[in-house]
Amino acid sequence: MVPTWQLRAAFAQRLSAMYGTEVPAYTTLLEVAGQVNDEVAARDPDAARFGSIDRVTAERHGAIRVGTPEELRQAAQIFAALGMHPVGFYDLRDGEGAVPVVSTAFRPTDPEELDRNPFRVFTSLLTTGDRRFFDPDLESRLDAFLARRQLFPPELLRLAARAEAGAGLPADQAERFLTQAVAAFELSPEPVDRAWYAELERVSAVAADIGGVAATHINHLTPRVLDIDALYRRMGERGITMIDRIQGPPRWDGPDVLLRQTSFRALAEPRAFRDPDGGVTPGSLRVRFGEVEARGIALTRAGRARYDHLMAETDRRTALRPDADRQETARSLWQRGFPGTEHQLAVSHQAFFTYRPVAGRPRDGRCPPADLTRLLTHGWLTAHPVVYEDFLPRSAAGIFRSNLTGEGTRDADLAGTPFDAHRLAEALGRPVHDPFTLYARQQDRSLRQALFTLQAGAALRALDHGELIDTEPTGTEPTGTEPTGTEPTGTGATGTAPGTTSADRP
Ligand code: OOG
Ligand code: NI
Repeated sequence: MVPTWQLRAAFAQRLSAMYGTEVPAYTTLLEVAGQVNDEVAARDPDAARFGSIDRVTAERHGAIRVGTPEELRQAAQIFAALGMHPVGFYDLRDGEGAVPVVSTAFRPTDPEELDRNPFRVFTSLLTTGDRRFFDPDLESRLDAFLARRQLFPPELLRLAARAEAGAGLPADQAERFLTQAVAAFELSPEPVDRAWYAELERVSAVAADIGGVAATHINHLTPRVLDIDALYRRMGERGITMIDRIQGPPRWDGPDVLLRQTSFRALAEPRAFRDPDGGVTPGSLRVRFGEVEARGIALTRAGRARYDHLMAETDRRTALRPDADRQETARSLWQRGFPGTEHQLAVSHQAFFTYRPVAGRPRDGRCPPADLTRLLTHGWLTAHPVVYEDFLPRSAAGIFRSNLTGEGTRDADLAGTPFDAHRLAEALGRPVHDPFTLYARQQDRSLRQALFTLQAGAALRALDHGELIDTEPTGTEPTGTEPTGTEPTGTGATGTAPGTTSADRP
């Protein structure tokens, strides 16, 4: 029997091997990322603070884009077989560089599973009903095209359902499942209808990438690196031009938080095209790219609001002084406006930590205090950062944008289709987890266990009353439909993942 986590690890590894043969620059990226990680591991005794070097070395995220709720449900079934569940809701349809998709990320949700293999896939659904992008005629032709295609073979879906139900597959079935799952995300050799693709491309290159072809494909696969600034420089030295900046928080003296990412455009790849007269002629498309990421501490809603505020302020000042260095502007704002140490982040409840009791601390007849600051400063507890496992909508929009050909067209005077975590959950037929709730639960569990070990009665009571730590309610249900398809639970607000603060809109 091959258990779920081994299926996930094998899938990530095979997908990586496949992508390396298809996109050679990805192999260069892996090489450089590996060198940088080895160097950081050798010079920095704290290198494993955000995950073991084994985890970081194996760590990847990919991205796919699908056209219909049914395709999304099928993708969800395949990811469920790998122990990956939808987390977060990202709406990328607004603001500068808007694209006609809403997204979620499939990933493991248990800390132990993340440690075994943290593979995640950012998955976007085309919103064909959004009038800002598609008129009724184009919508109906697009929907008809999408209804005719089959992204995933029935056997793959059957094996996936079996793997989910049985928490794994017998070895021979695992092999069939993995082979077919990887094949489903390869670039298809099918000729592309030239006129149809071009028509969609005028609206949005993302719409063409999704609805202009008969298959889906993994459009990038992202390794994790421990020093993204070093990697950025070194890729330049290897002759690969990265986008103009690293997205996310600036490099600064304080703690690494959330996610920093940067990317490069892949080369145009040869593709066969079907011309209006029925003949097949060669051409090329540029649909795939490379990306790399560095991860830091997960922020609470309060910390995230602070982050969003600083990003908005960086934008505002950069717009006022276009020739000032954006990184410098950001850095100085952060220096003044963001907690400068992990300890400050913890005691101001702006980031998530797991807590451990300090073994053998003399009690001197005293009971541990019911106050987080004193529990930490008086040496009862230690705090360990929780790594951010999700994405940033603004960076995602930037990644989409930097890899698109043309701006497309969008009529901002028309109303968009309302879409939220709820509707996404209904489309999926599975609940969408709220990332803040997942992090809060992990933190709460560790703190409760630590205080129990310390026999810290007063602190435990304070924790129960919500007085020790002020973050998120941990009991809320994920947004969405029960697997049986009954009434949605919760409200839209519980599922609004990192995706919905206005300051973070693209
Ligand atoms: C997804 C872009 C988002 C990220 O890392 O933010 C993403 C896509 O291009 O389909 O992968
Ligand atoms: Ni990405």
